[in-house]
Amino acid sequence: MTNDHSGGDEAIDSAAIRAFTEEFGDRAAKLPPVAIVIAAFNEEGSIGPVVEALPATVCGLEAAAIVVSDGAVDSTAKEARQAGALVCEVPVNRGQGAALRLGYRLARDGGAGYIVTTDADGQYNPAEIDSLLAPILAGQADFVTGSRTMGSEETKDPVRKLGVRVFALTISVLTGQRVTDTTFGLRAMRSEVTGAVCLEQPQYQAAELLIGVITHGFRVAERPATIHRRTVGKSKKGNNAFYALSFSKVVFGTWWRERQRRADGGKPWAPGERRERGERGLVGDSGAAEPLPGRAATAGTGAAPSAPSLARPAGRAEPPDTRSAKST
Ligand SMILES: Nc1nc2c(ncn2[C@@H]2O[C@H](COP(=O)(O)OP(=O)(O)O)[C@@H](O)[C@H]2O)c(=O)[nH]1
Ligand SMILES: [Mg+2]
Repeated sequence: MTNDHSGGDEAIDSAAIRAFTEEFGDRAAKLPPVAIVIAAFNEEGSIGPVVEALPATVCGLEAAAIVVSDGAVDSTAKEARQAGALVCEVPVNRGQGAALRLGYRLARDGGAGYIVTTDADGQYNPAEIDSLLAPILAGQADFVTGSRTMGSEETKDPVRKLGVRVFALTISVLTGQRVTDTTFGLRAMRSEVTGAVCLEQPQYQAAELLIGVITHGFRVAERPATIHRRTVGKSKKGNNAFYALSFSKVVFGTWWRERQRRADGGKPWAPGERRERGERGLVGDSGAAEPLPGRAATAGTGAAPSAPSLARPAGRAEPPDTRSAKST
């Protein structure tokens, strides 16, 4: 499902952004305050109704949908356009993580102050978006994820249910931040959060984003939310065993990477620097036990002009990284 395009990622992203900008002009350049970003892979029959069901405003702020479709062999992109979304098409399939990373970048470039993510398969309830963005607008959080553990889920699959709990416990222990759901696709965040954390996972990005957000000191909150069963098509993530194995690799890989980064002073890393530093053996002993920086502070800088102003960081340990191509 996911191919390795790591070498050409930036070239692929740049070409897709150019085409997107040419197609949508001012609509892409001057986004409303909220961008609802959806990664879609062959979701014909589902993406149209999902986009149509999205709210025009979230917490009173105007919203626009950005759909990133990569390597589709069906009419996903056409259907999303007809439903009113801004659609970014990528000719090769890279995975949900790469698609979301590109969507985040389009949202930031267009000046959206807040990003909401949801899935193209109708598993999430758009009426719950308001409750996720509200704590951010109230200045209480920088990143809010829905939680099926606090809310509800339709699946009866015991393996998936157990997986959600095991991964929540694992990430809670590794990071010191209690979370109850680490893979919920309905989330809200301040846009700059997505430019600050390092996002390099092409497919299973949920854990990388969450761990990155926590270890950068952004304030994380959860709200009860619902996940329905998929009614059209099937999961693109493989069977439970493959999903669990791939997700575990991302959890421990990201935790280790962030531990190294923080042991090295907590500065954002430039592209390609990670391997270099790892090979030089700069890993210290301090990483895991280090208290999270800025937990009590409001993180981030530069909310989009269209967004209401929020509290600024007080003593945040590190500024958002806007220079890393990998973090876009
Ligand atoms: N653009 C893009 N989207 C993807 C890809 N893989 C999954 N998605 C989308 O990511 C969302 C979640 O994927 P899904 O297969 O439903 O995963 P699950 O809900 O965890 O089983 C859906 O909107 C998919 O269309 C991909 O390779 N490219
Ligand atoms: Mg799904």
